[in-house]
Amino acid sequence: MRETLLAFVSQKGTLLEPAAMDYLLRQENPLVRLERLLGTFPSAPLVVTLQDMLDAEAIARRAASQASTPAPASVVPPVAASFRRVGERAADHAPDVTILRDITGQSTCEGTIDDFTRYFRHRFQVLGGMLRSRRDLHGALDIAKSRKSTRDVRFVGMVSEVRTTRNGHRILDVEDEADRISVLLPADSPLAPEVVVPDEVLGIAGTVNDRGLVIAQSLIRPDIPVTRSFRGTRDPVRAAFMSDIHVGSRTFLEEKWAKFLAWIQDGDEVARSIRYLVVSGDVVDGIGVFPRQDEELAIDDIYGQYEALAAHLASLPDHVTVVMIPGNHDAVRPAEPQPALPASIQKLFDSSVVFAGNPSLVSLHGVRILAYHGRSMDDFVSSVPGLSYHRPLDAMKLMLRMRHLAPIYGGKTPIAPEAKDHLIVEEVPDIFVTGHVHSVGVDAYRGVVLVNSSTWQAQTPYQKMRNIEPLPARLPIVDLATGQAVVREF
Ligand code: D5M
Ligand code: FE
Ligand code: ZN
Repeated sequence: MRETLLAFVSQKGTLLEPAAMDYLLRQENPLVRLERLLGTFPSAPLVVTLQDMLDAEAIARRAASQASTPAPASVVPPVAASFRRVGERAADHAPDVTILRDITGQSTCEGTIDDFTRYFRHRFQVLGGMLRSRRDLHGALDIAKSRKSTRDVRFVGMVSEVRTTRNGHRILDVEDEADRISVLLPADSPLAPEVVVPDEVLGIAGTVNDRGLVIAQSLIRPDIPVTRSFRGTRDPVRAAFMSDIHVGSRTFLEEKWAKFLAWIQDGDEVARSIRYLVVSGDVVDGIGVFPRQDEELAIDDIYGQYEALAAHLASLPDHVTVVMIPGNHDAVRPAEPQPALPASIQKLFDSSVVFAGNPSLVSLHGVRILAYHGRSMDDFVSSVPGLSYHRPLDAMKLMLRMRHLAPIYGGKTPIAPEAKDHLIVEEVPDIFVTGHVHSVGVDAYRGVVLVNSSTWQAQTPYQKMRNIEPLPARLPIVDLATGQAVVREF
């Protein structure tokens, strides 16, 4: 039965706490109970706990005893049982926000050739250092020495080009600071389906043939440790996530926004438990972001757009602290890393809004959140077969495996050659959030909670032309104590 239950939860994309498993195994019809419990979650939680089980049974018992009085038709959609922590309010906790990493005020680059050389050297050194500290790359040689080796070689390099031969083999041109070499990923090898993108830094193990070509046996990614668990706060606070509000656009979803506001102002206990709102860019539609944008604007003044947003956010309850980063539609330089919105715009908002750059690493009650708008997903989608705008969480997992938010240089994501590569994922966050693709999803990768936050904009003419179907007005909410997540739809 244990195996059956494990197979069932893993197929649902969730995990079962050992105590919950032991409890279930002592009950009659464990599978039926588990299935019924999972049905009460709007989306699969990261982990099903014993508490979830006990709470759900208590709720079911209460519902059964009230069965004679039918519930009103407009009851709130079901939330995860353990999300119902009655009596705990966000208002009881002071804000605890620290910006740990952010480019704001530290930009030094001018975009010269020297800047680019320095930028890529920093990327190579930091990611190369991470790779070399891994056991499977111990004793890695540099490329010049690897070339002369007659035995198995291991080295670290940055991919300068990925080509596919007529026979379906892939050849990577890989370089380090002194040399470059070609690496063959044979079409009939287990490496054939492996994703490789230009400008990523990876480790290669293989053999050198007599023509100086490396036949790869394995690719090694910096990745994040396998053995992490969610490191939550003891404070029972929650964070909600949104992005791509696009205030000022004709397609901004005013009614859905009003529904969200009504809920957070006067909603259920989940609404009252939300202490933070993390807003990951494209907060307004901007001006001149794409050709003929003026035809799609309801507010054609950039300050007017931010003033309208500030008015919307001013209606949030006082206990909600907003953390806001910019995106590609916002009024800061488009090149990443982007600094926080300028003082002339910040002053339009009240003091409950904290501004940070894109990307930023922000601590909320000690829980580290990496927030990135997600422009690079455009480049992932166009370079990686199988990825699409509907699968942002897959692109986010690649970013964590590559330890880089925007590895592909020279695509749609403009990158400023700062002295340091701020797009490297140097510290492993507890929560990683992106927006941009106007989709929504929550997942986990090696103990990191992944959130792709939704939009408050309906399908635009451009998206219609490109067949991009948005999933607007969904609000992912993460419990900062447990890492559990739900998505609330408006
Ligand atoms: O991007 C919203 C969505 O539309 C996101 O999925 C990317 C897609 N999009 C928007 N503009 C482009 C271009 N020029 N090329 C490819 N894909 C695009 P947003 O940042 O809100 O405009
Ligand atoms: Fe957007
Ligand atoms: Zn965007």
